[in-house]
Amino acid sequence: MAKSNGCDSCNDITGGSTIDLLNQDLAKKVRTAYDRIEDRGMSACLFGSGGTCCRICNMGPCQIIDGVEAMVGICGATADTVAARNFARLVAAGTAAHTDHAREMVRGFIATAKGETPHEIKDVAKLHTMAEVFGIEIGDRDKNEIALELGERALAEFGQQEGTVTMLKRAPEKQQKIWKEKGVEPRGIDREVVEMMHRTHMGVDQEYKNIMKQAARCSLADGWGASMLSTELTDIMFGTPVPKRSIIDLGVLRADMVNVTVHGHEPLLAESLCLAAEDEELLALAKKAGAKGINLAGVCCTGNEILMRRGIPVAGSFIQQEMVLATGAVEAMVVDVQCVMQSVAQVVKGKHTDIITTNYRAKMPDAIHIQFEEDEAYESAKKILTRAIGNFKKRGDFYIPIDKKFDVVVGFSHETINYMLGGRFRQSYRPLNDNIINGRIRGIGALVGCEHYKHSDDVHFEIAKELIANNVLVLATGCAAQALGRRGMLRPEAATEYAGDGLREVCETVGMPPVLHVGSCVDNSRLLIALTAMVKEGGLGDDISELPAVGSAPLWMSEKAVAIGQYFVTSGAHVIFQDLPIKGAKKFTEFMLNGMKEEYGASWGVAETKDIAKAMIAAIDEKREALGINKKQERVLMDMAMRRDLEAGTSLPGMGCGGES
Ligand code: MSK
Repeated sequence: MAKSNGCDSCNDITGGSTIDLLNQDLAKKVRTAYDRIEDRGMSACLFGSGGTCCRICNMGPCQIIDGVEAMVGICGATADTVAARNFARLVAAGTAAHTDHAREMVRGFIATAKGETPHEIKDVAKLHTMAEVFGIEIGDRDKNEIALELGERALAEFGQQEGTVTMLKRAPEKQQKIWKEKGVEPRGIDREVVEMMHRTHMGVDQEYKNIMKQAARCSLADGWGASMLSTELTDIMFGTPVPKRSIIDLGVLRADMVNVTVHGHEPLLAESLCLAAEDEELLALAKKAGAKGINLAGVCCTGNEILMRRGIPVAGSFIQQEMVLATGAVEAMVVDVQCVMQSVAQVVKGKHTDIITTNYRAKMPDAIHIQFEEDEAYESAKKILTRAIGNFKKRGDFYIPIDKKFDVVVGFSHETINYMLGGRFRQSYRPLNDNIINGRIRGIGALVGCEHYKHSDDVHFEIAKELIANNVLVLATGCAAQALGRRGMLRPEAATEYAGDGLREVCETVGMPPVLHVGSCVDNSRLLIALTAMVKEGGLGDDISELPAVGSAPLWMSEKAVAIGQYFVTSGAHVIFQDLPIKGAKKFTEFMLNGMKEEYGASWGVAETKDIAKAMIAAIDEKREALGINKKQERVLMDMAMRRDLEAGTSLPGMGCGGES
């Protein structure tokens, strides 16, 4: 492992467990992304990072310089057109990723309703809620019959050509009206991705505002279509998350057990692995091989899925995927789709570890492939685990930073937030809204998205620390949530340690962390529902754009993060990134950072990572002022009646003070 070892500057780019591991001899032989960044030794192309490199046809590539007549594209495309096309293609690719993920989950849901998988319909209440949204009769019908009809209706939304996707109607009415007026209601899910790709083909849409209109529609097909379908149907099938304690970071790997990590995004296989990991036959096999059992651990968002629903520990986030393998203690890393680096197969060269690809859409040189079939889910899972057990005896030198595992409380679905703050018998967002109005909670800050090798592991922590110190309740998803977990922010105690007086009081009363882990990156749709519930509860305006709520994906890496940002902006929530590939195009940049606000009530923002928290707080304060709730209210400590209100039914399941909701 090249230059990274033991060097102090690594503290800037990696977390404690990674530093610890990198200092071990066995990790020094491994080349990681940190080495590749250093070895590449070149800075990013200004045209690419400014959004003005056009590779759409074969006359170029054309590098455009805004305002220089000789430096438009060979076809005449301007910087604004090129940057808008490139940006819109990021939205389309991100939406496509969520869409294909969602389609697989819906197919798995249908197979489950037909009794063809080892799973079952777990959350019947949510099944009924979704049936109502889709206008499906409930009556005294069997849950599987309702689920089958729901699954088939959901599947049809992908190929739908006319009308609008069903779940748009869950949004605040004012928001729906804006979308209708602007003509950006998605007609079907796949259609919007296809049209986006067509319109950004050479010689089609040449007007940046019109390109972004389709990008808005495409992103809504993601947020209120694909992603929301995936989250809701996955919840129905595997259970809606409720608060659970678990642990996170490299130290969750076990020296005495067969370690199998699951990496990617689609939890169908991972759920089957969870079942198979308790199979008596496999446990006996593991014991025969000298292991105490099978230790399943997550990586990235497949990790988030089983962490949220089952409390399965997470070994590492996106930025740690190579490190998980560099321990030498993993018998198999099972991958599905998205965010899996090709380097993982190289990291395990010469080790006993198998990288097992499981999806025909995502194969990798030097990995082995075991195709996962949902109608043979359990058998596929057993096959994978059997292979991993076979590897256990071949394990050579390994190093697990055993003291690097951190307590977390996870599982904050929007239903949990509703129940937790509103009480068991009258679930509502009223207490949350009231606490925002009275100023105990200043607003909501969403920290979502990826991690980035060029930035410090501390970025999410520093932003969250500043937000909660200023009484902003943080909702986190994806790898950002895991990074915050590694810094102790997902514990109730973090409220006492870091939060401002008002937020601390609320968190301590309820017993919740000041940073709530809401799910995987596809689960950002939960935030849309939570924001909508706040609007519907009343007192904070008529649509999402009036709420004192703001989002950021400070270390975005994937195209999915851009699609997510775009659907939040189109839904009225201001979103701040640390950079956007638009700055090479002046008018387009102005439109993105300001003009979009006139259309949807929100826009994109850009700030350096050190300034993101301040920018988020300023955006929240602007909304508070517009709502007239910015005046400093006399601080009223919670009296007993207020505490009783919050405490009624707020015992958090899995936290030693209550039962399942
Ligand atoms: S895995 S998309 S690095 S959040 Fe969802 Fe993490 Fe970003 Fe992939």
